[in-house]
Amino acid sequence: MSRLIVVSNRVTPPSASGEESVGGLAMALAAALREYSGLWFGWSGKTTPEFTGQLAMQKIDGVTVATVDLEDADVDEYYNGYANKTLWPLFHYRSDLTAFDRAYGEGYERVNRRFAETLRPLIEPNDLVWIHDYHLIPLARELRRLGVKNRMGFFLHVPWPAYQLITTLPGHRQLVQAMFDYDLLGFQTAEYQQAFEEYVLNEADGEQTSPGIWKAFGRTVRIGAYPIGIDAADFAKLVRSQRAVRMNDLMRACTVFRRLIIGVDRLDYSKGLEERFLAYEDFLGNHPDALEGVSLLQIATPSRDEVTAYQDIRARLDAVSGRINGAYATADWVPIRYVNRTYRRDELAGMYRAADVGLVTPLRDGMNLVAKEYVAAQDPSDPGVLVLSQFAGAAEQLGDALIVNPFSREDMSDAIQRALTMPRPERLRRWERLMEEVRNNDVTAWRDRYVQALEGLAATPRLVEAAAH
Ligand code: ADQ
Repeated sequence: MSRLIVVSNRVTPPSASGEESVGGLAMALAAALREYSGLWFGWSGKTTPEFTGQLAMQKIDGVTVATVDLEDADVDEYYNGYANKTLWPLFHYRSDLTAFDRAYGEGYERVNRRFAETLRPLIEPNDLVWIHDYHLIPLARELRRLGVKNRMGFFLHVPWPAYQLITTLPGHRQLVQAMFDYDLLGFQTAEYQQAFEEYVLNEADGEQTSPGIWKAFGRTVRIGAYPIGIDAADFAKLVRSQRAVRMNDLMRACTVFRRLIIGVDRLDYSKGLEERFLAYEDFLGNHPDALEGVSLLQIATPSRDEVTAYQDIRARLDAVSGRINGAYATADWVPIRYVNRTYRRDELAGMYRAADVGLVTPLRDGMNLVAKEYVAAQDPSDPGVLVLSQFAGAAEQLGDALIVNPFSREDMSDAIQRALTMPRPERLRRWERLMEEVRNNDVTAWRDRYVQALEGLAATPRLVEAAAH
């Protein structure tokens, strides 16, 4: 078995004490790395006055972790700049928020080059290299420039936008060309895969030479959809933990005689939080009988708060939630409890379980793991109802949820009403099918499908060619 090297912008290995706060993705990658006696490489999250390329190596729970510090200018131009002010909004269909700034593009290229130079000495001839997400698209190109011939795969966690949109990005061709330095490209859904292929056909004069194999820019790459999942077995354990049970009891105690709707998101404009609040406001306006009988708990962890667009959305959410509470609250009821903090995973599991409705309505989302966590946390004998945006990647797999258009307040208000009044047999029927999907396509299945596909690529024409030189 080859050794696996995982590369991501930030490295979040499980802490030695096994704290519950680590996400499912980090746990799965750590497990993959243990199995393949691998290495995880990325930014430490720290800055240094001048880039040194000095590696910090640690062994955590059987996984070797290698991190490097970046300069302040790198963080500004690469991370806050090109990654979070250019690619993130563009890939989430927010060209109105997309910053086109050459300095950002240069910072992005520079950091990818620095990552490649720092990682290069750690790569051995048989290693598989698995690179994650939009921060690191050109990394394979930089590694190839340094002579790396290993099998390299890329997985995009966020959507790949329609080709009319990606062509608004100066340098889009160069970005896509860099993707052809990989051997395997993985997308979350068939839709994003098709959007990418459409670009290759229309803009790069590429062609599909056999199913899943594409040729463009004089190179060949395998392309596939690998929908990510959660660690469903671990989540089932978490739900039964003492902390989860206590949180469930606490939530039920503070919503006695009331139904609970829950939303859990990173505070990000792509998550559709403002639209969700406005739809809930419409729902309250249209259903006077529901007043004092329902409560929306919205957990939104602040993120990327150095970026202005994130400060703006935060201020708007404060204002909208305040207005709704001001208009409707009574002495013993607030319609929205809006909480800006992070919770442990076991506590979240307890909250999900206590909620009659899970409201997951992003305007655009690569997958959305909260939808899957909500399903996994439900009581099998009395499950809640998932309301899910048609624009979350998860909707391709979770068609038994109530699928809504997050841009339509009326649609969402109707779905909330339908979810709150859904008879138990229908809830059971829908949940059983959702749960089967979440269980069968969990994070381990995702990891194994991807790594096996990459490992099986030894004989692609491009590698045969490389080996011949
Ligand atoms: P995210 O945009 O971060 O991920 P998501 O898939 O929903 O979105 O994952 C968020 C994770 O953070 C979940 O595991 C959730 O439980 C956790 N979380 C959110 N709020 C929290 C809080 N207040 N306290 C504690 N934990 C919290 C990106 C893409 C997604 C894609 C994932 C994985 O944008 O589309 O699903 O990567 O590929």
